[in-house]
Amino acid sequence: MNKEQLILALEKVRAQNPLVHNITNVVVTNFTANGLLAIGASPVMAYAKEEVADMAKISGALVLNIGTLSPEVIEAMIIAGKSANEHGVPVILDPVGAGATPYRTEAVWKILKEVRISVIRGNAPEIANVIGEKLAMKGVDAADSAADPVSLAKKAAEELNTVAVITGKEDVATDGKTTYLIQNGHPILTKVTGTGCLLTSIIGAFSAVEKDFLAASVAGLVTYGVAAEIAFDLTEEKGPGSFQIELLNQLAKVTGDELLKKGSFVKK
Ligand code: ATP
Ligand code: TZP
Ligand code: MG
Ligand code: MG
Repeated sequence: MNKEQLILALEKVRAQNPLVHNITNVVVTNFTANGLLAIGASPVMAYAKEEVADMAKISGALVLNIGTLSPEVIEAMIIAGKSANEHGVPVILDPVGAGATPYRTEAVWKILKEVRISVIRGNAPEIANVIGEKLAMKGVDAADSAADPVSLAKKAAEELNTVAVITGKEDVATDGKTTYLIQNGHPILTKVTGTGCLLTSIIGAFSAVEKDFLAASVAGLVTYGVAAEIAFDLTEEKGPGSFQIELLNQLAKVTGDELLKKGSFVKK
């Protein structure tokens, strides 16, 4: 993975306008749809068990986000996930709040038993709890950080047989063998709800056009982090409300040149 490939991945998202099917939470639905439009993808939210299999199979990626679960939503996720698996559509999982309650953790285990996923993206405690290690969550926010997010991500990638992405001050993306550290982003991202959820859906958009899911994840992480840095520079005087809107602007406007100049990732 180099910067030229990363820029090409962004160009492919913008040129191909992939359909991304999201089964997500009620907090972030509108923000996620607008963020996907901004990056150049085509969002759809569809939840009814009667239609999710049909929607998933015509999509470029399926994003499952457990932020506001119910038994009906879990059932729909499994139906959609199985259909995506049958039709070669990548499934991206955001285990929002895993570890905060047993219900959330067990829901993720149930989904993982039935559905093959291509990428899992969460903060360190969420990913730790998914693989049975206890790190503290405060609702949907990380209350604890992993001592070593790199080894945690590698362990998750190996045990779940997927690309694992752990975000925070630095992001880690790994398939268990090759590992990247991404140093873009800004702490203000933690002051706007749904920035993690939108990032997961954006990784979905990149996974729809780039079948190397580790490369797709790195491209999504760097693009998102650079857009956030520019958005912060433009709204520093104002605060998180203006930053949220400017992040959408910058997801639409960020250029290959800006990714070349500001993108910061290393192979570990
Ligand atoms: P949490 O709810 O714990 O904030 P999340 O699911 O919202 O988790 P984050 O880990 O906050 O997800 O990641 C969302 C984005 O914010 C990522 O692009 C990540 O790189 C960025 N980010 C998070 N914390 C920081 C930080 N301290 N400095 C820079 N970027 C950060
Ligand atoms: N409660 C349930 S889902 C959700 C909240 C506040 C949004 C979490 O978004 P993110 O991206 O993990 O910060
Ligand atoms: Mg957050
Ligand atoms: Mg989250």
